[in-house]
Amino acid sequence: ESLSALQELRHKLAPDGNVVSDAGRRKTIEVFGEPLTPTQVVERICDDVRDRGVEAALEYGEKLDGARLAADELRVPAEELAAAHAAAEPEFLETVRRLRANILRFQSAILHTDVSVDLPGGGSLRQRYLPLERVGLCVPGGAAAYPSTVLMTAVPAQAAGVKELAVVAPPTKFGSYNTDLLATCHELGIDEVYRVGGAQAVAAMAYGLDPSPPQGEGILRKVDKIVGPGNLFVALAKRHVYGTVDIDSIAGPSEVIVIADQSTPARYAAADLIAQAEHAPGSAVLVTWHEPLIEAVAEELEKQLAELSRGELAKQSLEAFGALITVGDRAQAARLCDELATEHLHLACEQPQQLLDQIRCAGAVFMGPHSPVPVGDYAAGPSHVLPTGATARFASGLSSNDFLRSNSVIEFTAKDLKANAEDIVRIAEKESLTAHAAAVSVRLE
Ligand code: HSO
Ligand code: ZN
Repeated sequence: ESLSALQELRHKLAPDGNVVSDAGRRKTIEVFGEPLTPTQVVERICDDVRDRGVEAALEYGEKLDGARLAADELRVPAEELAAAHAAAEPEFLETVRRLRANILRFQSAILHTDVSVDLPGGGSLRQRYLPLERVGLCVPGGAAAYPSTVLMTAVPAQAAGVKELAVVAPPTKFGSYNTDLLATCHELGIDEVYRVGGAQAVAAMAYGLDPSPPQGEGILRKVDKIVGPGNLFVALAKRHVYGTVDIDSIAGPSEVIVIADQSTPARYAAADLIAQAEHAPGSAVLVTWHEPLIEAVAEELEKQLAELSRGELAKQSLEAFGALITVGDRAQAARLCDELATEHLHLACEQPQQLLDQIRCAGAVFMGPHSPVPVGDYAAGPSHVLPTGATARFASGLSSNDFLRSNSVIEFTAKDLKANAEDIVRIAEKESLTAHAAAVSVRLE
C-alpha cells in the first residue's frame, strides 16, 4: 500500500515511463552530429522524409539499420513473396491459416453495424460504418521475427473490409528479409511489403514516398492510418504524424501482471513470467496473497531460466523489470491492478470472474489456469496489439472497429422539420446566426 513501493512497481512495469511523454525527452542521442532528444531526432527524420522522399528514407535505412538499398529494392518483389510462400513449411502455412480463421471469426463478430433510429415524423437518423481505404502496418524486426504481428494487425483490418494494406518492416533478418514473415504476408493476400523501418517507415507511410512524377506512384503511396508496434522511434514518429494520418496507439515495452493464489502451480506462474520477460524488455510482476508462493516461484524461475534458449535475456529482463509481491487480500490485488492498468492481466487464481468484477483497467485479461498470455499473443482472436505503460486507463486494444469510420446520416421529413423548427430558430438567434434560422424558416413559409 505504500506510495513509494507503488511508484517502484510502476517503474518496473513501464521502465521508460510513458513512452512518449518521458522517454522521448530524456537522454540525448547523436544521430545528426549533435546531441538531440529522441523526439527531436524523430521530428528531423520525419520532416526530411516528407521533403526529400525516398532518398531520405534510404539514407536513414543505411545510417540506422545498416542496410543500403536502392530505390527499386525498397518494395519486396512479388516473386520474392511468392517464393517465400512456396518454400515455407506446409505445417507453418496451415498454422497461419488456422490462426487467421480464429482472428477473423472474433474480429468479424465484434464489428460495429449500421444503426438507424426512426423519427416521429417519418424521417430517420443513421450511423453508417465504412472501412478505411488504405492502412499501413508496422511490423518490428529487431530482436525476433513477428509473423504473428502481421496476423494481429492485418486480419482485423481485413475483417473491417480494408482493401489496401502496406506492411513495413526493417531491412533485417528478423524483419523484411524473414521468409516466414514474407510467407505470412503472401498467405494473407498482402502484396505490398517494404524494407523500411523506424521513424523513416512511419514518415514514408504518412506522407508517401515521391508521390509526384517522374518517380510516380510506384514507390509507396501514403496511407490513411498507421498501426502496429515498434521501438521508441516508431512510437514517437507515430505521434509526430498523427493528424496527417490516424494512428492506433503508442506502444511501449510489453508487460504482464499474474495474479496467483494457493491453487496456482508455481511452475505455471514462473513460466508465465518468463514468457513475458523473454520479450526483453518485458515487465513481469507476480501478485499474490498466498505468501509461500513467492519462494516457490523464485525457485521455479531459477530452474526454468537455466533451461531456456533465451534464458539469459529473460533473466536480465526479470532482474530489471520483474517483481514478486504479496498483498493482503484479493481486494487489494484488484486495486493494484487498476493502479497499474497493465497490458496483460492474467488472473491465474481461483474464481477469476469474482476478481475481474472488481477490476476496470487492463489491455487484455486472461482467465484461469488454461489461458496463458501466449494464447492471446497468437491464437485466440483479440489482437495482441494492446495498450501499455498504464495507457489501459484510457485506451483499448486494436480491433476491427479501429479500421472503420462512421458517417452520421440525417433525413428529416417536412413534419420532422416543423416539429424542430422553433428550437432551431431560438438557439440560432442566441448565437446571432440568423441565416441559420432563416434556412429553416424559409422552408416553413
Ligand atoms: N506479447 C506481445 C505480442 C507477441 N508475443 C508477439 C509474441 N509474439 C505484445 O502483446
Ligand atoms: Zn508475447
